[in-house]
Amino acid sequence: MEKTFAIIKPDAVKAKNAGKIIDRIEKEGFSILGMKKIQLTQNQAEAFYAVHKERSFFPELVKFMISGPVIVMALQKENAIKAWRDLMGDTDPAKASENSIRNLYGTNKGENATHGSDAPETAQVEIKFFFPELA
Ligand code: 3AN
Repeated sequence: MEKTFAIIKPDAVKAKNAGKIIDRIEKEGFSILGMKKIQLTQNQAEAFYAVHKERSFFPELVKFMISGPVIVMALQKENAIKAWRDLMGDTDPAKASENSIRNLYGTNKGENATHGSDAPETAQVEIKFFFPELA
């Protein structure tokens, strides 16, 4: 069993799509090990996305991620990292496969409804960031 970390981003929480996304996560067989609704601080968002700090979209990304509450989750399933990224779809909702979460609920590359860890090392760091008790 593998663990991954997921965020339902401010756009999806604001649009009241969180319930549908959580329902989908459960229907796809993930176990939700931890879940909480929180308001990220500027410092937390900057630290969480530190790997992207040189990218041109970094300030915009941080501003968006603190624009409203998010729902953070630790998920578990066989091959959870790939399974969750497949379920989310491409970063760009316009390119995301039909019926993927970002295709259904995302707006653009920035406001794309969800986040998912991209590798086992990042999953561990990201889970620990929000759920130290689960890492
Ligand atoms: P993913 O979240 O699919 O792994 P990355 O690693 O390319 O995608 O991007 C990291 C974060 O930066 C994502 N949450 C995404 O929303 C945001 N992002 C990526 N490209 C852009 C962009 N061109 N403009 C605004 N935000 C972006």
